[in-house]
Amino acid sequence: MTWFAPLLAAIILSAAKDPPSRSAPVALPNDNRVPAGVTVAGVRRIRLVVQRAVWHPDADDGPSLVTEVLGEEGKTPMIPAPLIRVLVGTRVDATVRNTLADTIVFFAQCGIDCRDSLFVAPGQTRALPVRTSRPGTYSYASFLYRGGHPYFESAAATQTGGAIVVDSAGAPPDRVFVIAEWIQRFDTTKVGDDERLVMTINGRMWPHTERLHLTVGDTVHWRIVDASGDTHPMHLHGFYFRVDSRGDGATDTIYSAAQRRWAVTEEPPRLGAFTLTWVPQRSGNWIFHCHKAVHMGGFQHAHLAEERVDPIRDTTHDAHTTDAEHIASGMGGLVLGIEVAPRPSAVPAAIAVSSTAPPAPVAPRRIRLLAQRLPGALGVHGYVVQGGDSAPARDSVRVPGPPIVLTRGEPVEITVVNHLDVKTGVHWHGIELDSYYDGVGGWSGAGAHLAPRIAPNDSFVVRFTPPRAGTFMYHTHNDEVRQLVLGLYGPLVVLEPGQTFDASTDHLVVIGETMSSGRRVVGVNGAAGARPMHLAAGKPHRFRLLNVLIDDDAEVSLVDSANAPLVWRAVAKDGADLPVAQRTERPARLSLGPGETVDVEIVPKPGRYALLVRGYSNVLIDVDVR
Ligand SMILES: [Cu+2]
Repeated sequence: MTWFAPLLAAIILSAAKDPPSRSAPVALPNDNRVPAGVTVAGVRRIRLVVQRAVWHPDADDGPSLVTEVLGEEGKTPMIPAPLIRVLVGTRVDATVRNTLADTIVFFAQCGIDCRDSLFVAPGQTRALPVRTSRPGTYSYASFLYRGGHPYFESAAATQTGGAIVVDSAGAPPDRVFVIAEWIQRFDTTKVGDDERLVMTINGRMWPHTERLHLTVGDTVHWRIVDASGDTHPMHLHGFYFRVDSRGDGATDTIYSAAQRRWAVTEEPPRLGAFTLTWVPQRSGNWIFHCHKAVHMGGFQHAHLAEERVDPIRDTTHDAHTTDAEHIASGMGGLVLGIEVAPRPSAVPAAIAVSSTAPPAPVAPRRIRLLAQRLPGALGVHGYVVQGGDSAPARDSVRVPGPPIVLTRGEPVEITVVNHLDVKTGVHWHGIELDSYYDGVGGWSGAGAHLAPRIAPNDSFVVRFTPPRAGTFMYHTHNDEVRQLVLGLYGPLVVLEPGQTFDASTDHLVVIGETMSSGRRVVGVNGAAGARPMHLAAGKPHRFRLLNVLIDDDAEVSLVDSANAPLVWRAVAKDGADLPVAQRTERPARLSLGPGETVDVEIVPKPGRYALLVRGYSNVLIDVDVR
């Protein structure tokens, strides 16, 4: 979760935390609506100062942190750092003054692999170069140096980062959202994972992130900027968004019409950025969040309050909260809430997006999906689909859950039965459906008509008609860290009418958490060990790759005996077919963030190959083609 993990071992440990700064000013959350600086004779002059300040990432009257922040000289400091935003070609005269006792190092418009960082010594003022020759979305970020090393015990000063936006003339209005991460070890004398984690969007953690109020038919442009140094697969519920640009923080690629594509989850590189356009077409409550469950975990509220909480083992808060309380405390960090109001008269969308198919006048297909568990404190949880009239045994559990295979345009009615001892809810990830069935208990729906969490031995009926064929997933959206680790996830495939799922040529590769001897490991289709695949040569095969890990990207590759990647053709992302021009052949190696699905096709030649999945642990699957 931290920058430059390999360097951590080299860090000289300090014996004590920094003393609290009683006289520090209070930093304000920065909603990134107002650019910093003043324009004098055509030059944007920006005077920044680094200092320590008190910060309330949760409620205004909630727990606070003292951290390094940036502000403009003479103004209240803000988190994230002031927005540097000018029209293309504008000359920028920006400086940074360092009032800290430590050197601070800036990666400004430089990306995570920055080789041109800016060191600002204590008491020093230095120019912060800003390139404005090309429109785009960029980042700036910084960390402290002490004793000749990056100094992470101070929470790495990641709040002193922000967005740099270079506008093209006539660009439509947009919003800028900056992701930041605050980490400090509970015990700063020890190296390890014992970290306090607080993650924010524009300086606030859920539920105190900005609440967005939209109306059906609005065209929305967002710039998502990572100032945290980690990767964040940002996922929108209920709708596709169009990815309009993507960059690494140093350079940006603004997509041509042919390069644009649709996604429900997009993960920019570390310190990178992307921009999106979307049009809400159904009213109700939605969320846009990081699909790393850890980054949206409710335990962050406890961490902020300096309480050690283990989000996998601790379940105590679940039983004693109402749905409304759980929505506030059960999620934290990187979640934006979006309330979409109906539009009195429907207007055509300004951009082409698919909409939920109109309800078909046929009886829905009925499915009974049970969430069950094995005994034990960390007993495996899993889904099972009821086959006939009689319920499956209470201890029948599958990880991942069985593939749910639906048909585009065919209505379905899924009764979710909770046989767990805690509340739960199922999110239909990537499906364009009504908010009420979206699976975030206590939030999905609208106004007072909110879907409940599903209580033990209760059930909830979900209705939708999948409007497009593709690869999706279903998973818990309640106490996500614990319930995903214990196995509450599965693949969801929507086929075209008339198609049938042929497991001999259609291969699900579900990358998710699996428990092994009380520890979580990366599993593929529920197993950390090798289970060989047998493929017929000379026929087209589709691999449907899904990542639903709680905190980690996965690299997936299909390699020959010399470890060289084969060539496959990318065909879909997040369930949406790629534009024809993007369905290109490419080396069979890709990175998949949590919440992303990718479909690839290959016509393999006879031989012995391996499907490699590299995450925080690795899985190797022999692929025998004959
Ligand atoms: Cu994240």
